[in-house]
Amino acid sequence: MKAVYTSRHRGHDVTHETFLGESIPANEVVARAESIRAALETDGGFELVGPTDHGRGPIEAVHDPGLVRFLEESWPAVERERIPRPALIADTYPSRPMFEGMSEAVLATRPEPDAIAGRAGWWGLDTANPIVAGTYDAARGAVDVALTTLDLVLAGERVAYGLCRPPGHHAARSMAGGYCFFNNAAIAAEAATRATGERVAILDLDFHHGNGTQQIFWRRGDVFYASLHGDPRRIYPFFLGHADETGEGDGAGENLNLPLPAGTGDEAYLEALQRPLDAIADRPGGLVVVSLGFDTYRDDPICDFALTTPVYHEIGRRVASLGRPLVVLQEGGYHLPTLGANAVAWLRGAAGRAGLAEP
Ligand code: SP5
Ligand code: ZN
Repeated sequence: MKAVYTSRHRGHDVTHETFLGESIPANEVVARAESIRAALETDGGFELVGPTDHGRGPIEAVHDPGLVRFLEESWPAVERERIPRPALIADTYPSRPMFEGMSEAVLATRPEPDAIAGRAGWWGLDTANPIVAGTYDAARGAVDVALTTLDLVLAGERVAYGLCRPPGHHAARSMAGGYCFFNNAAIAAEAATRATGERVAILDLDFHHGNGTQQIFWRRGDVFYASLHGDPRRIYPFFLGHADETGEGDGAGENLNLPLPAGTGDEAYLEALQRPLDAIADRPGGLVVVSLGFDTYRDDPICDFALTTPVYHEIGRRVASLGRPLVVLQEGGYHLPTLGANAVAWLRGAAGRAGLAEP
């Protein structure tokens, strides 16, 4: 199987994030992608290839150009404004009730602030999303990885894997957040609809709800989004991911959320997975973009499911048994010691190769 990787992700070298107001060691770190890359190389069944440059066009097909501009300008602005911090993390966000009672017309003319601290809040969701000197280039690299993975599948590969870092599924049209800057999966899905003229499905298997992907395709009838995730009543991103969010307009019925309880294990997960698989099989059309997270693993430090390594092989096998071309893109997963083994297990399953005995 071809696997797309770039060392550009290393520029997003964050050491800390904010958790409930305190600085803690970052979870979304360089070592994540490097441990997956090492495991793919050791396995021997993967051909690592670099991405090709796809420019800003496909990004601005799903994201507000203002978000791209903010991310591009943010670190130079931090330096110019002499912000005395190793990373840019906002502390003030445009919370909905601040604008209560104002008309859409007035709202639409509220200006983006000039100060970079204000801009970070304007374009951000949360304080766990530090921006450093290399963040913009790394995020651009992750998009190129996703689009190159799509290119491979469009050229005839049955399945290809993009080792995207930073991840993407929390990033909405006009918002970064949740360790995500550009929505790699959404950008690939949009490019796929344009390249093929066919419907596309996105299957989000990260532990968290992909609020950004849902938002981007909320009114779209040609992109089906399905997600299994920790129930937002207890889990980040807290405000979206409920089962009654099913899409609107042309997108009515094209969004499927399956919030799951704490402690969800292998059997319950496989059972829940059947619904989105059936929903995808029922819909005409072509390729499937998989937002793949391993934060569903039992020892993940920030999540509460209980999946084991062997079940990732079975999940990969079942997703591949849809018989659709698969563009598999990395999202989250924070238990470094098992990330590589879990990725190899999933991808071997998707490739129709045997699983490995548990280490
Ligand atoms: C792509 C992805 O998986 N993003 C996840 C973003 C999660 N952001 C909230 C993190 C909350 C961390 N809680 C730390 C608990 C430590 N016990
Ligand atoms: Zn996640």
